[in-house]
Amino acid sequence: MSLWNWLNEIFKYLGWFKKSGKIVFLGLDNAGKTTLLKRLKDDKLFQSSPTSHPTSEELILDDLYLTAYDLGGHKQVRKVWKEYLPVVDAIIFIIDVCDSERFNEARIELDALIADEQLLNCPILILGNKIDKKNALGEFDIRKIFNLYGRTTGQEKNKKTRPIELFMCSIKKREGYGDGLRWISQYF
Ligand SMILES: Nc1nc2c(ncn2[C@@H]2O[C@H](COP(=O)(O)OP(=O)(O)OP(=O)(O)O)[C@@H](O)[C@H]2O)c(=O)[nH]1
Ligand SMILES: [Mg+2]
Repeated sequence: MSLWNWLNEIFKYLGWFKKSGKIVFLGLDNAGKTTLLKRLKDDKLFQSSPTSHPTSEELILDDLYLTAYDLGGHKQVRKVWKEYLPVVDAIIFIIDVCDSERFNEARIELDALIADEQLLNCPILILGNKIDKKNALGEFDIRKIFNLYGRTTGQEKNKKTRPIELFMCSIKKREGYGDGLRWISQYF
């Protein structure tokens, strides 16, 4: 364990962080999960290879201390997702908004998470990633394709229903995901 991790353990013990929890990054392969994790950890744009084994990082977002799990999105490794679901406090589901050929596949995975009984109270932040690219679909279309109209809870805090919301972003250009993370951190 690095010195920084030791310090954070001490801060955590002293109650420095008001909140802590576990979060998992899900989504199809190539969506941008590892890129986001590395960006949040080191503020670097990291050229990652596809994730074949789950990894985790400790992240600090304001007063929230997070253990973040990055699971691979390839079909063969998606089966490990369900092992993590019972232990997580929140989910970030990343969609590549340029990959229209795979929207259907992504929607099936997202729908399965939304319908999962273990996750009925688990907040889901959906990130529509790669808006910097020319062929990116807009928020309106993404909400329509992913059946989100009437299913999301609004970008304001809403305690009455299970929180699900979409934020469009470019992890590469550091746009949009900060609002999404602030939104989900209210629910820890
Ligand atoms: N243009 C653009 N490219 C991005 C963005 N975010 C990620 N990428 C690229 O998308 C590719 C896939 O990113 P990864 O983070 O490895 O994807 P992943 O979701 O971890 O994929 P798996 O590990 O296979 O499940 C990489 O080439 C990234 O550089 C973005 O906001 N804009
Ligand atoms: Mg990855």
